[in-house]
Amino acid sequence: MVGKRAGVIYTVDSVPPAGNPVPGTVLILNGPNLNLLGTREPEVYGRASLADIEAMCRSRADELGLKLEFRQSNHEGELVDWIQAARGRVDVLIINPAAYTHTSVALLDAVMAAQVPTIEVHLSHIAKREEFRRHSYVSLGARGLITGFGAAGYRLAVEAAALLIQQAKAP
Ligand code: CA2
Repeated sequence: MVGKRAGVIYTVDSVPPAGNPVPGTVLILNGPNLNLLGTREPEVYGRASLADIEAMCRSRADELGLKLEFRQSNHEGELVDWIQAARGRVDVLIINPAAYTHTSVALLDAVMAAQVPTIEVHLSHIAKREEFRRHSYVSLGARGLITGFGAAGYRLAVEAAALLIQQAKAP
């Protein structure tokens, strides 16, 4: 609670959500070449490997009472299949579509069809990079975007997922 005036209570969303954790399932999908994290381009993408990021997300999800699935694929169709299968099964989708961010209407269509609140994550600040990285098709279907915070952005996305689940399931 941040304020009370004339019987109205003003609240602010807190991350992590205050109170008892609300159970939910979060799916994190990673697009092409993210399996190479930690091996090259540390100045752009940091030193953490994808396994390090997965461990960090699992630890945060455990604290927040969330079930977490974490996957990576270099294949657009496999990502589409996973997004389709998330419908009605997963509470929040977190996706770093990697290079498909900037090219894939198929991923956008899958996200829109799945009707699962989707958080798009990027390690780098895509709006400050080359022109071709500044546009994201997936953003059109995303509930929100976290970009430029490196590996920590994934942890922020798990916290944002907890907030969305709490908002969706709170009485
Ligand atoms: O900043 C991000 O998270 C990106 O989604 C990463 C993609 C890039 O195409 C997007 O524009 C922004 C690249 C992922 C590939 O990562 C590599 C890691 C190490 C070595 C080579 C590529």
